[in-house]
Amino acid sequence: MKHLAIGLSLVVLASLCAGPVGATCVTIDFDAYPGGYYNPGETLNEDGFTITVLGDQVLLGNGFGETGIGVAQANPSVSPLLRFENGGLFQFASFDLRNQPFYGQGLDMTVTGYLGAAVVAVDVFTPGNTYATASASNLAGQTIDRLEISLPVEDNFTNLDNVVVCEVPEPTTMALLGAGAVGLVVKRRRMV
Ligand SMILES: [Ca+2]
Ligand SMILES: [Ca+2]
Repeated sequence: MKHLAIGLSLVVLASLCAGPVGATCVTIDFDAYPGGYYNPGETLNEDGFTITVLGDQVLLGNGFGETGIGVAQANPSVSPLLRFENGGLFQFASFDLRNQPFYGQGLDMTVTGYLGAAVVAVDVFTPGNTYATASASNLAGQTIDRLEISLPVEDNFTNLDNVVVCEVPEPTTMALLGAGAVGLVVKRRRMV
């Protein structure tokens, strides 16, 4: 029974470590970059993440009294997309978004998480007129290797900032350790 208790403790510990508990989160705030227009294919690097601009131009507002990224609307029929990758696994926690009140209605921003090119979950947010933090819903606690935030078409200035992403502390390794502990207990009980 002692071995079983130890084994179960290890499993519980492993499952705790595999979740967002204890994970390191970073806030991608775009503040290190000069303001201006960024074209599709251009990348930013912050906190171990590569952020790639896709679809249409975006406007980074630093120096214009705005510290987030917005739709630049170079091509009003194409939706700009920001892709976040860190070469490993992570989770999307939250971001700040708004639609400046003098530019029409707030249109939706779509946040999509991928793992191995397959869609894991999608969250859709409608910005208000002032910056507010929106937290992951369908994507909450989901492990992904790519995050894409699609800004609305024909809606400058809709802005986003402070994308919070959390690194996952090697869930596969921890799960294997947990399975190993169970195997060890079963083996030892059979030997008794
Ligand atoms: Ca940062
Ligand atoms: Ca910022």
